Amino acid sequence: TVEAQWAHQPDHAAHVERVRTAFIEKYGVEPDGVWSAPGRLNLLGEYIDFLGGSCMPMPLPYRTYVAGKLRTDGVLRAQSLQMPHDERTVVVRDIRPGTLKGWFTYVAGVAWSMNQEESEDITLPASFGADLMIDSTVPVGGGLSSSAAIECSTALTLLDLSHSLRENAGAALPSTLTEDTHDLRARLAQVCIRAENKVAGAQTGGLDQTASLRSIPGQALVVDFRDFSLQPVDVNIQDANLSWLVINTNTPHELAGGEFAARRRATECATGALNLDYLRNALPDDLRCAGLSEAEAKHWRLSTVDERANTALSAMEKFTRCTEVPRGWIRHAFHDMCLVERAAYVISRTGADGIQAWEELGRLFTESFVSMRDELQVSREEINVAVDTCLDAGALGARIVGGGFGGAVMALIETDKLEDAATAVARAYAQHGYAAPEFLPMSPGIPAQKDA
Ligand code: GAF
Repeated sequence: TVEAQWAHQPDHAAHVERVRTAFIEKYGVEPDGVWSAPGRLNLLGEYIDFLGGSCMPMPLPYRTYVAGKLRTDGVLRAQSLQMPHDERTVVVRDIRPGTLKGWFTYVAGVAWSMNQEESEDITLPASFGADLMIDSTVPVGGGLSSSAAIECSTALTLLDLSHSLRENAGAALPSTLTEDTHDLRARLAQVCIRAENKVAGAQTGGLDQTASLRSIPGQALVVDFRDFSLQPVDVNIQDANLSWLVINTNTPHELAGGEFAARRRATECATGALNLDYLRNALPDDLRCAGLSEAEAKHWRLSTVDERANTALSAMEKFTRCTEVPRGWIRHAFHDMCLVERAAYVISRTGADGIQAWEELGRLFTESFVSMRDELQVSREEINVAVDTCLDAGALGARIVGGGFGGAVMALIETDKLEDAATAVARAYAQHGYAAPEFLPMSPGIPAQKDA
């Protein structure tokens, strides 16, 4: 009989040591340090970060580790333990969008992007170079933000190493860089977003980089992408005997392909047709439905989505720049915007309302999944089977995480039912003849940091 395959619980200290040792084996010297950054589990709010919607990411215990050493000849070398035969070397000043391929675009792209900054504090000195060894525990193409984990760990590494270059040269560090502030991390997130958009060629929004650099240990954030402001949310599921079931369906997605960009383009076109800064501004300011029952809130949400989507679609029909007018994509955007803000409110009620609030949260997750499957159309059979099996196994809710077309599924489930649900998914996959899924143990993650 088929059993669920659980990944190892990640051991942070062991991974720091592993990447350090690999660096020494490769380069023959101690690195100057080790840095790391997490992937993220986005609890809710997909394909709306680039529209000024709010999303709810939480840092994962799965991270990308970078051991690095300064060079002063302008050369950047990197190797990844996941791609041992693909060592890369580039002259930092020669990095340009469109000239590199594969995983290294996430590394070199960050160096390039730092040098696009206007203020000098983040740009790299002319002689700056580095040797890097990279190791990642974030499933690649799994919707858990493996790309941002590389970008953000690289950004911290390059920034810190460039500080030592400035200090070695006797230059005082600008005051903006002497402290690891929220402001600095917000700027680094923008650097990483530009790297991904321009050099890696994926038209993603800012969700992943914000989560990786700016999360609060062990907590979720509500990020308002109109101004990138953050609200921490304590999602205390263990006190309610609940757990996250996170499944890597082993059906990797590829966001540099056209499907993601097409959805972004079309929904941004709605923003233009409505003459707004952000599509989020087409909805009322307050989407929480505070004080309304679950049924009342849902009724309000669905009628608001209908009404605003109709307005947006008629504006788009008249707006010559909108070549596609995909009804479901617009509806999904409004729908998920409403769901996130209701979810944040429902979580704030869990102390008072107990299990009923958690149950509503679960149903909000599933409602979002249905919208991703039927309106946004980013699901696939393997994902549907995983979600349906989790729900049949008693999950309060289940959904795709991240950009879709494959990747990860998460469910909120009673801790007592976790193992059985995982087994049920593993068996359903075997019955369908799908590749075996992997189950990822969850524990609280922490944001990007210097480890050693
Ligand atoms: C990917 C992107 F990188 C994010 O910006 C976000 O749009 C997400 O897909 C979908 O919510 O992770």
